[in-house]
Amino acid sequence: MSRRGAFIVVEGLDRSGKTTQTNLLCEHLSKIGDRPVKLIKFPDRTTPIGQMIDNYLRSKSELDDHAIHLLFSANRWEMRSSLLQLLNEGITVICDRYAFSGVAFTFAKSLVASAPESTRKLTYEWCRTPDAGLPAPDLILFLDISAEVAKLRGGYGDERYEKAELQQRVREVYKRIQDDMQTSGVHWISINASHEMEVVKQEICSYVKDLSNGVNEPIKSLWLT
Ligand code: Z5A
Ligand code: MG
Repeated sequence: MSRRGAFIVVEGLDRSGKTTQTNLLCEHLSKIGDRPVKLIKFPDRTTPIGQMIDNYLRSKSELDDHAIHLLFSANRWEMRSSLLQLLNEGITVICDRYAFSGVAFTFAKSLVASAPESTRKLTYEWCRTPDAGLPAPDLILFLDISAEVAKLRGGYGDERYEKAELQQRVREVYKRIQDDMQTSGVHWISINASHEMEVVKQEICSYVKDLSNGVNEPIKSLWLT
């Protein structure tokens, strides 16, 4: 296996089916590809940093919005060397949420009228900076879903970000990230995730065929141009 593994990120709105589809994609790529496939997820709640994030999301602790943003990013940086190792060993890596979730959620908070003044001053650039230099994905699959369809998939849970106004802002910020990524030539595909699971799966599978047997190019760095 001389080709490195592909790095595929699945991003998307709340209840768009990221976890469902990353599992299905993992199974699919294991069948059609010539190499092992590994599924990872952010936040990774198993590490000490991940446990701080988990406590925050479940409202068991309070943190400044800047601090939690940096913890989400640190949670990716602590995984960086093992992620690179997997890719360099030729393993395909599927990732459920990545740095784009970081920017979408933190910048969305700054757009909420009731946010503290220091949070309202957060800029989009500031939100991107901590993740600049992480391994860049070869493909980002963005699962798009309307607020109405998301609602049909069950009410909001108990976690801190599961509130209608914030989720609306998150949608807007993801649109901005998508425009930026597409302008900079990154392979970002938006998928209508409102369809049935199998239909969404088929569409996703149609985009990954070329990556199933690895990639011949070096791993790029995120947001460092
Ligand atoms: N966050 C952040 O702020 N900064 C960061 O840097 C990162 C994350 C990485 C926790 O994330 C929070 O962390 C999240 C963003 C923030 N806050 N919010 N909101 P998480 O990834 O742990 O969140 P989650 O609990 O996994 O929720 P989710 O990702 O939004 O859900 P999902 O994975 O997209 O959906 P799902 O679990 O696959 O499916 C949801 C339900 O819909 C389930 O009952 C499925 O059976 C059903 N489903 C799935 N697909 C379909 C279709 N096609 N039709 C019908 N029903 C379906
Ligand atoms: Mg999920």
